[in-house]
Amino acid sequence: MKFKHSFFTFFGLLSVLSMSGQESWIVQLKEGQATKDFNNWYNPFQRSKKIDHRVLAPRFNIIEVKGEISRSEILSNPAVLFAEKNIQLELRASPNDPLVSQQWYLNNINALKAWDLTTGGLTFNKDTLVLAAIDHGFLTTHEDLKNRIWKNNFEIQGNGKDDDNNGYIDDVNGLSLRYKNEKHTVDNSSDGLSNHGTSVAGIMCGEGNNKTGIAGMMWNSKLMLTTFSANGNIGDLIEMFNYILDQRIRYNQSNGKQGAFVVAINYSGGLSFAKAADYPIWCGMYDKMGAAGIINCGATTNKYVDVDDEGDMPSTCPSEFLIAVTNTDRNNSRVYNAGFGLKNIDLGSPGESLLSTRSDATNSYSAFSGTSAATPVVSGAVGLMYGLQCKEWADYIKSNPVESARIIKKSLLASVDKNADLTGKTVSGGRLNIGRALDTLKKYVCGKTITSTMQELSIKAITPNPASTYINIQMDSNQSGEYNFGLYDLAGKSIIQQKIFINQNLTLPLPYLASGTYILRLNNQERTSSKKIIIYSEH
Ligand SMILES: [Ca+2]
Ligand SMILES: [Ca+2]
Ligand SMILES: [Ca+2]
Repeated sequence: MKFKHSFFTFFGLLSVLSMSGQESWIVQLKEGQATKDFNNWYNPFQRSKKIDHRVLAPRFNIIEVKGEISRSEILSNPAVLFAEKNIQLELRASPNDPLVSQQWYLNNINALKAWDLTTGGLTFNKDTLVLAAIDHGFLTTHEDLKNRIWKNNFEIQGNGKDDDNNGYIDDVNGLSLRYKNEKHTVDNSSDGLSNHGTSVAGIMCGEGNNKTGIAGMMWNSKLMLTTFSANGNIGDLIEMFNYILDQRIRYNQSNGKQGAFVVAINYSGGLSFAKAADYPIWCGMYDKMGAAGIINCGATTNKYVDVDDEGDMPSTCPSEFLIAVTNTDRNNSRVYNAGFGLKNIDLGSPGESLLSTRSDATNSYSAFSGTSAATPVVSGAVGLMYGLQCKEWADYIKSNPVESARIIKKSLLASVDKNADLTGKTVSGGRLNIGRALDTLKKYVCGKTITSTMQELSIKAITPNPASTYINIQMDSNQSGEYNFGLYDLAGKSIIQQKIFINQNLTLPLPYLASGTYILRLNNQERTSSKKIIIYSEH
């Protein structure tokens, strides 16, 4: 039977048609209707736009209809039983790793929801996401890690040369201050930390969906390893930061032809009772890494300490590109022996008895605890956020690395599950919820033009300009507050970094600087401003 439209229907259709764009519909015809007749229904109207169809399930009269046609048009055909919109399915990723059921924390942080949106690996633009771990005791041959370890493709192993000219000979496997870059390994040293790196690595990047062991936060990303020397010190840490940052800068400057797209660094170590004011260089590294697009996640102390009062490094560093993490248990309460601080500790994350990869037997797994376990969960979460699958975001994280890092940190902290135990004791007042964080981020960045989260700070005057031994900064009283003050040369090199409080105006002494043009930057969580100033040296 061929269907004939009435004129009424025809004109009704035209008005709908003029509004609709390309659509795709799943259509089931009534019993006895021949799917091959589909084109005949519409041809009498001599549409200017083509309507395609394909038969999906001939046994059940189910076809797909594609083109400028609305659902009501299709349903107006008496041969049609049902019509429903044909839309792209979500990735409903549930990993097949046998030990996932024992990874209790995945439910608390809503990881399965997050994995519907991304499981790490590549960005929408096919940049390989790389996380970095600064630690030691890495068993790189573990079955759930071995495919996930980053290799420096621009270095030739064993030729005794620094092929990529980064200052390190034969650093194919990343940086190993302990083993002259030949390897990362576990040993029987007396420091008792030989398992530490392997467990951190598994939580971040344990291979997911490989029918083996556990699932890390990032299923398919690469993990750059940097191994401490025995008794590693702050100098070692800064050298490792520099190594990782150099790889990212190479990536940025070569548009991905060299280096590595490192987006997050995990460091689960530090110094208890240490004040940020005593470590301006260490703290300054986080801003330098943030400027290239790297977020650092740092563990706070495994002690009952208000770090705002008593200090802790690096968790009290003022950088907006550092996320300081404390440790929560199965009930989302802060673990008693874990640092806190309303000003400095950003959020809680599960860290008690997390099943992860281990070093002490072949391909083994066991529980790992402490802020050292909580922090790599957050590092992995940050990696997933960089991997959110939409074109706008994948473009933005490369064109606006600084603002991308800000958007991620803000989305992450705004999405926590707040609870009484963390309120007043952390900046966000809650525990990581990566499923919600990715949702929040998606609403902000996908399918639209991405706007900066920062407002312009209006500086009224900087005097004198040219300046020599001091400068005075004046601003509106309603913008008074604490700011990060930075002075940079025109190549972007940081000269001064300090926290200042400006109440309408502030005079700052300047160190001796070569004559020339410099960039003065002021920012806090909400506002930012950059101005050129001229330094005239009288020396
Ligand atoms: Ca090298
Ligand atoms: Ca070499
Ligand atoms: Ca696995």
